[in-house]
Amino acid sequence: MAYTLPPLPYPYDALEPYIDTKTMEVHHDKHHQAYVDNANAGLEGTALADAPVEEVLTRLAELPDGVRAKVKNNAGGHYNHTLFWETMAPGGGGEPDGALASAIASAFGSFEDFKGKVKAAGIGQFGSGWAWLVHDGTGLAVVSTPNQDAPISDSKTPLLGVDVWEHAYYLQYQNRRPDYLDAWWNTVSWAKVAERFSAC
Ligand code: MN3
Repeated sequence: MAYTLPPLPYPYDALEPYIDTKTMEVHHDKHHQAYVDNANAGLEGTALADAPVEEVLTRLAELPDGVRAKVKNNAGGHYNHTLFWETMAPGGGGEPDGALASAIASAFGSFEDFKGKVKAAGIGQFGSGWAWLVHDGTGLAVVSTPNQDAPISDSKTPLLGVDVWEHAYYLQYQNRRPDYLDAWWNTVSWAKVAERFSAC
């Protein structure tokens, strides 16, 4: 069953002033749609054509050589962006609480230290990619991935991910990726991140 583009879970202007409306329109309607279309094209006729995207991304090795990279990039793009939209919400920001807050403090020292690690991962990702908070099976970690590589392909559960491709910020922030990363915290739905954490 072919994938379809999930609707953005809030209006395009809902994350203003941190992410501008035009960026959200192009990012969701054009970029994410292209990942969906290209993932479908790559998977067509393969044994994983009917598999959920999470399953595809953990079974990439089973795909024919000729389509594996295309599926990795585009199914990864579909999965990562779906997670990204859901990680953000209007009225987001602030700090996590409860078990998630404790786990972050325990793993990184403090919430501020944690944010610094994510920012460093985002800035340090040369070219296009993502910075993540993941659960790696034993605890929390901050990692980055290039391109549309998804943490689940590496047996890590993503709890939070920030897109550092230029298409995610260039219209509003131009080359100032660090400023985008600072502003992005104001969009984070900690309730959603906590929900993913408690499912681990
Ligand atoms: Mn993107």
